[in-house]
Amino acid sequence: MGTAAQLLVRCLENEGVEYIFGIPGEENLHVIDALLDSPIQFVTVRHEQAAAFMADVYGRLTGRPGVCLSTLGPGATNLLTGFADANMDHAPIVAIAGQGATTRMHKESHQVLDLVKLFDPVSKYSVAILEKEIIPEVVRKAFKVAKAEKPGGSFISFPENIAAMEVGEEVLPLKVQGPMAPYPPQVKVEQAARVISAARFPIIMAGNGVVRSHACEALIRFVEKLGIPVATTFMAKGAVPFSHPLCLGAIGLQAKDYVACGFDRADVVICVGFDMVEYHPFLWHPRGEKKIIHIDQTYAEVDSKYMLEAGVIGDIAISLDRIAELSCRRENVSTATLKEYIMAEQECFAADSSYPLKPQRILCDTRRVMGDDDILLADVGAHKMWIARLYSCEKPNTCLISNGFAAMGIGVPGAIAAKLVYPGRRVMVITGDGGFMMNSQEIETALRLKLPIVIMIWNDQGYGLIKWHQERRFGRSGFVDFTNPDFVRYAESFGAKGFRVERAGDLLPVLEQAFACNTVAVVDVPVDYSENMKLTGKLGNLICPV
Ligand SMILES: Cc1ncc(C[n+]2csc(CCOP(=O)(O)OP(=O)(O)O)c2C)c(N)n1
Ligand SMILES: [Mg+2]
Repeated sequence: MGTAAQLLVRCLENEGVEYIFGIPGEENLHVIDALLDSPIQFVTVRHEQAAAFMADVYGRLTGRPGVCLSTLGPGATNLLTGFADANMDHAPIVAIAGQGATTRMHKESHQVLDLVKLFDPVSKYSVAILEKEIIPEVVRKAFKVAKAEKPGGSFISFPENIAAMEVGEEVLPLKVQGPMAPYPPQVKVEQAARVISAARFPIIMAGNGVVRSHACEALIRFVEKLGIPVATTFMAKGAVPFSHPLCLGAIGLQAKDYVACGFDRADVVICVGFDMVEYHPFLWHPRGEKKIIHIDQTYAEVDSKYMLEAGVIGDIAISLDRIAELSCRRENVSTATLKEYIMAEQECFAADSSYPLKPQRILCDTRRVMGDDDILLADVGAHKMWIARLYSCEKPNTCLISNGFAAMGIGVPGAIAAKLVYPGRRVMVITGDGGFMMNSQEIETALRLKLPIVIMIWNDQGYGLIKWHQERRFGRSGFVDFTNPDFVRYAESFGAKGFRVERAGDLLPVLEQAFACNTVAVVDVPVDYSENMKLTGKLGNLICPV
């Protein structure tokens, strides 16, 4: 005999859960108490939103659902943003919230909200445990659904009176069975191969589905066998190494960019594991004249600019290998010009000594201190756009960008989760001063867990990306400026290290020092965002090399 809460925890252990991120509350007391006897490590955080972001990044890096826990009402509403981010970025996540007793859920009652309804639009599965016997089924289904392509969120509401009930020994966790991707139908493989063989200038767009399905090596084989150039979305950076001669770089800026020039020329676009939420087809396919081949585990979203010539649904690696077998190789596709532009842009600012620092210079130095396996997280803002364009990756999941829901505040909690998953790698977050202040409280969590991470703040005293949009659209800006605390002293007040970069040439040694101090280090970097509008001007006048 044990309580329903203990059964829930046994079911979570059965799913292989290592960590639960969250905050204890009155209505989840039984679950918290049951966790005291469990090998699962509970990570106490300082804001539920951060718990959800940690679960989000944990899910993205491991492919296993990250788990977060809150109390009812305000605890659960705080979880919502990070949870929605995971759901829309297709990271597997399971959130569990305490709930008022079933005897008071039907009426106005302290902190009670209909949580199943609240999470319904941002989840794949949202359910309340209203009978103790269903716990094994609910937990198994929540994990199965969250993990299945395309991954996303499962939410479980757990009323306090059910959690406290006694459950018989005969109710046991269910056997964990992973969903298997089906084999692609041969007729579709042949159809895709015919279109590719007949193409004049095919191009591949690789999305995060390639990374999720562990199909990066198959993609590289496909690219090399057929000689077709490949661009990745922001979230799929590193799916093909940037240094690969057929890799064009990352695409996704709303404006035209060098990589997009390849798309202009293409008559066939092969989308592999592409999540439409990242880069809408009307941005890269406005006239709808190209032939699209969709290779994914799930059916294509219906969109007037994404009408398929062939759709190959099944295990992505198997689909790629089979299509490659039947398709003709392309010779002499020159991709050099496009990549050269990006590389030239990176190099030309490598020694730029202006101050405040230019985004290009900062990213150059950042790339130098980060090894191929180290992990850079971007928060959301103008800095993210620069990272997405210019930070080149050799390996997948080494630059984490939220590009679906794009929620500010993911960076600091995300870095904590990344360091938990990969303690042996350097983990750095680049965040705006706006996004940093949304979850900077988690510095305390990182220190408590003894997780050394480097937090680099691009200090422009404002909501830079919005200012950029305002200038671009209306030629003026407003309501986007603010002042900051002294970030060095702020860091020190937590017991972390604080650094301020006062000359461009100091950035590299300061970053090395920040990693060497082996604790949480905050690096305040004044940034020159006049480069934003210069980039807009440059890309606005962009004429694609032929
Ligand atoms: C939670 C949330 N609120 C608002 C936005 C809209 N938004 C996107 S970027 C941005 C400004 C970001 O400012 P900052 O963090 O300082 O980064 P910067 O653009 O200056 O690099 C805002 C308000 C968002 N994406 N997420
Ligand atoms: Mg800013």
